[in-house]
Amino acid sequence: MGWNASRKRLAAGVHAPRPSPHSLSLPLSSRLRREHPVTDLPWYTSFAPERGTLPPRAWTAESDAARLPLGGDWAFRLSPAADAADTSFTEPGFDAGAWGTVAVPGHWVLQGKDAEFGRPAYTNVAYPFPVDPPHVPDENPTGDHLRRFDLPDGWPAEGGAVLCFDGVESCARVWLNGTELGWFKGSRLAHEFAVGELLRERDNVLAVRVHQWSSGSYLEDQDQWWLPGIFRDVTLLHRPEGAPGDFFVHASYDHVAGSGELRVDCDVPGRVRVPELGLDLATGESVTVPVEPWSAEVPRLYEGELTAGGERIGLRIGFRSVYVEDGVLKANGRRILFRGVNRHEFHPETGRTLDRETMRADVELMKRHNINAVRTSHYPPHPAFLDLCDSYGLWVIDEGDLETHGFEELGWRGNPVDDERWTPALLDRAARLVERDKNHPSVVLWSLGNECGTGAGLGAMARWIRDRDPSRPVHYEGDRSCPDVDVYSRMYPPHAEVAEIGRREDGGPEHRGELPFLLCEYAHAMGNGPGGLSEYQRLFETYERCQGGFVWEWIDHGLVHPVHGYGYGGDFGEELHDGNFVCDGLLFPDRTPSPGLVEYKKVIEPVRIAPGARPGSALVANLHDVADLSGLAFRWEFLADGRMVGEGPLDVPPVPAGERVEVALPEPPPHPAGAETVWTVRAVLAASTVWAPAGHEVAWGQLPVTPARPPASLGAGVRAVVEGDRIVLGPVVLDARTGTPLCVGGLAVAGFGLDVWRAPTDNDEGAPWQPDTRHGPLWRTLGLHRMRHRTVAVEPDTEGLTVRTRVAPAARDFGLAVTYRWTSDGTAARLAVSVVPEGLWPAPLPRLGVRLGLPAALDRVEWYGGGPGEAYPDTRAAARLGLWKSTVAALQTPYVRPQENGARVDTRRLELTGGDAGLRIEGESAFWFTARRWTHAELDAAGHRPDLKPGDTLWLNLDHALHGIGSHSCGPGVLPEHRLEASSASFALILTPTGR
Ligand code: IPT
Repeated sequence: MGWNASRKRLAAGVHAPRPSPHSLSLPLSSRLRREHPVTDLPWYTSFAPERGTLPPRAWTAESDAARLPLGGDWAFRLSPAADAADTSFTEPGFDAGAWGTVAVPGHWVLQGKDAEFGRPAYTNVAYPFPVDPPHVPDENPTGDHLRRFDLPDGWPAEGGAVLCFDGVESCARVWLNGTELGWFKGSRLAHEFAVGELLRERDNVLAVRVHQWSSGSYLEDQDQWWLPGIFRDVTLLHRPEGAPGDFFVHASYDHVAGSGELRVDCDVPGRVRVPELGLDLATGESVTVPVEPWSAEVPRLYEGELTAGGERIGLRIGFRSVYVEDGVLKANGRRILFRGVNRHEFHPETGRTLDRETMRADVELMKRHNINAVRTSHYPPHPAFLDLCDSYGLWVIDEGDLETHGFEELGWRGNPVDDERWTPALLDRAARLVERDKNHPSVVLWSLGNECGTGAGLGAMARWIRDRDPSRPVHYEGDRSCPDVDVYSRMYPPHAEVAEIGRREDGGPEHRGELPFLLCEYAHAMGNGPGGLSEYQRLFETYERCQGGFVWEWIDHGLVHPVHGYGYGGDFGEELHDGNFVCDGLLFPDRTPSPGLVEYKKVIEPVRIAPGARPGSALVANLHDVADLSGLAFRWEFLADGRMVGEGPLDVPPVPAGERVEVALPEPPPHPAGAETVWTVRAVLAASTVWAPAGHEVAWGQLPVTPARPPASLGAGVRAVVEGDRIVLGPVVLDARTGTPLCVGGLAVAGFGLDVWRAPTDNDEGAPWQPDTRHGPLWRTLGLHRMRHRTVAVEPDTEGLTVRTRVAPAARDFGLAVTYRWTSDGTAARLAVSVVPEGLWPAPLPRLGVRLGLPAALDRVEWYGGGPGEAYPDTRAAARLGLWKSTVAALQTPYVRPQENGARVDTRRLELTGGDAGLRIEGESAFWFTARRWTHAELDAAGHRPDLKPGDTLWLNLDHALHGIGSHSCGPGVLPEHRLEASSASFALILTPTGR
């Protein structure tokens, strides 16, 4: 049945029931369309999902039917309650002159002056209203929207039209020219009404009433901002007489035969043409032809068209088959490995309203960072995003708009997915997901939703989906017994458990043991981190069953805030909120990559470059699922003490996916004797692609040749000379009483001492539900942020100075015995530090090193070591050895909630300069450094970026060791090998003033 029948029924005042949209009608789909029981609940809190809408159908941007986008400024009135204003505004003659305006698409809470339209609110799990389903409070902000429009010139006189809403939070009731069309819930789902009979050439009046809260809100408890409004496009679409209601492109790939099978089903008969394949066939007819398959790596699309019922619809066909075979998820005969991210739709100014360029930016950034998969957490995205995934190449887990997480806090009592009154709404959500998105080759799994616990409603959804689209496996994470799914999915399991699952030794129901495994969420990218990515990736590469995962999450949801820069939960006056848990992405809110994304790119690189077995050779492993290496060009560079002394192309054969080759490197170019030398081998795009220019670096590896020399030992020792209350030792002047340095060369030194503290990261702070293992709170309880220093002895001698101290927190009997040994050749000073723990240390140390305050004029930084970005013990894969330059300001990583950041790894030599002052620091073994214009305490106290004001002191930490980062803000903590346990340690640094 096409649109016309629906339109006629509407004109006749018939809303429902209606037959299925598909001529390929399915038994279960008719259940969806049954009459919803009439109750005395207001429409927006009834259990029914919609009234008067057209059956869901495939979305397409490529139809030749006329369309009129209805975005722009709409007249807007906000009321505090659902029934505070009457519905007279829906009448054609209504004068909205006194109303405000909002941009559609948009969220009203992000518009208007001085919060005149209310404010955004963030909760993670908790519902921001009493759990009293399906009711909502009287306080129910209600936005009345009005838009007048004329039909454009040339709008066809024949045929009808539909009005399409791509997304309205949380529900909408719609009138055109005074006639009610119906209403719907399901915020991130498309809804259409037939309107042909009601349209006029001029001065149509479209009226939409939106309530912030509805029964649908109980199904939309995703961890994100609550943002009401018509936030996706509204479009009037012309529908030619007899135009199709729906079409379904079936395009599978047989990897053995190398052929694709194509069949396009349509509810009205038509023709399908694919010129490139010489195909011209009837709808419903199957054909098998040799084709190239579609994959995320090689997203081969064939342009085609469907002509049916007077409409021409562009098709972009990708042939691929996705299935589980022998417990492994495969596409086109090959195991696939998800290098994925969870993507919420987010923009710091417009919330979940995203323009095409922002969607494209997301996809390009993903491709440039080696990401090959997206889970559309936790709802179907704007449909245009999936077009981009089709053409750029990303595997997509398309997720239903469903989460009932807030019921968990009630022991899941009353959970809608386990209450049959809600089942029609659940099935409506399943159908609107699948029907809209079924023709996208990028969509490889359907996900029922997120965090809904367990219940029969989920089973009903899975059955409906399988029935309608048997070609894609079904995903859902929340039920460990896996009754409804084709893949075993988990979030945030520790590495050891992933390994156990990989070995299929995890027990559990038998059926689960046969399923492939993926991590729909892992590596919580909140603040600094996530740590431990490399170790997860090794597991994915070791165990066939472990098919990768999706980092939580793509972007920080920090909303632009007049005072705080980017605001998070609580910054908009919410009485109930979850703070900065909403800022846990690999991108900062403005889409600048965080160090976490740079790390992830390195960890998941599809080519691994390592030292070969033969000296002078490199091992190049092709970790792609599909592509050989012909798309990449390889280059070598040779570094001597960090300086590039030669470079050139490297011949690497087009190794097939999954294979490796050993390649001989050239003779090392001439370089200074005794220098530390390494090869850097880089794999770059050989030619430009849609997502990056030629030369874009995809992967790299460094192959050490000659190890680092320790810094030249200082010449004959000078004597420490006591002059009153000072001790002079070469360039260093120290306090004779405490033994702390006061200046080095001409540079004043303040606040010198052993330092174990860092402003806890979000991952240090840990998640509230893992109270026993949260290091941040434990460190504070132990007092590590207020260590006391006691001078035990200051002992000058003929060759230097020994200072013995004890460093410990108040109220505790454990501590650190610290000895500083200073020596000098008259020009430079050597500081050797040895640390011996005393007593029983109940926690790992945040850091272990020395801190000194220097003049802030030293604002330029150059170092030979790991760079260019931040690194910590378990986030250091992306740091490469080199000579790096930066400024103190640029060393800071601007986490939305300030916290420890900016460490640089493996430093051999560091030079700070500014004005005519300078200081060089060399390590006898590699060290870490951080440099910033505020103290740890100031960093710790800051809630937002603007709270940090640069002071007059440059605080420099030179660390022997750091504690890892982990992922404990939602997942596992720091792996044992990356914990910094209190144990004996010693290290030495050479300080040379370099100023003029
Ligand atoms: C998990 C949620 O699925 C996701 O939406 C987000 O909240 C994430 O955590 C944390 O940021 S649920 C969690 C309780 C494991």
